Amino acid sequence: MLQQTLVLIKPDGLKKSLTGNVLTRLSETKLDIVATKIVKVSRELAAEHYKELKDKPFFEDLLKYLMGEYHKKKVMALVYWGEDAIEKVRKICGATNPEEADAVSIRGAYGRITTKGVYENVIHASANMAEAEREIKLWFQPGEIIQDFYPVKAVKGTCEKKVWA
Ligand code: IDP
Ligand code: MG
Repeated sequence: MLQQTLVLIKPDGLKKSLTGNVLTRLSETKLDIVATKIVKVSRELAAEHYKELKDKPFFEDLLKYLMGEYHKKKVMALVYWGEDAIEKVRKICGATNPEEADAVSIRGAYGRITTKGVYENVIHASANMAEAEREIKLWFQPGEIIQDFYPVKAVKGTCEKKVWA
């Protein structure tokens, strides 16, 4: 089944210069990259992204981790698209807990658990189609993706925006 999935290279991945390694591993899937950008993550974006985990004891640390407070204040966001994209990407990422992840998966090879108990696992990938839709719409605007997965509507632009001077 053709699917799209959101991938985030988290701040530990960027701080440790793992971007190239992670993208090389993901290229094994032969999926297409249809959107990408570097994002400085606000608290609001981090909290919305991880809203299902808001009652977990590690939630506050997780927000700080995604905002880059322990590493660099940036995340690389990508949308991958292709046959069974969700499962293929999740498999290469490995288990959530980097100590339990397969040693040759991205999280197994590059992740760690900090002494504070944060799972610094380098990468995020959507777990299912509903999550992918919610997350892609949260991180990207329609014009930033070169494929039309979801319906769009035109609105008259009245708000101010920055253009090149
Ligand atoms: P996933 O990233 O494999 O989908 P989720 O359960 O959705 O796993 O958790 C989101 C993120 O929260 C994980 O990637 C990890 O960074 C962090 N996390 C999950 N469970 C724990 C935990 O038990 N302790 C510390 N951090 C955790
Ligand atoms: Mg998850």
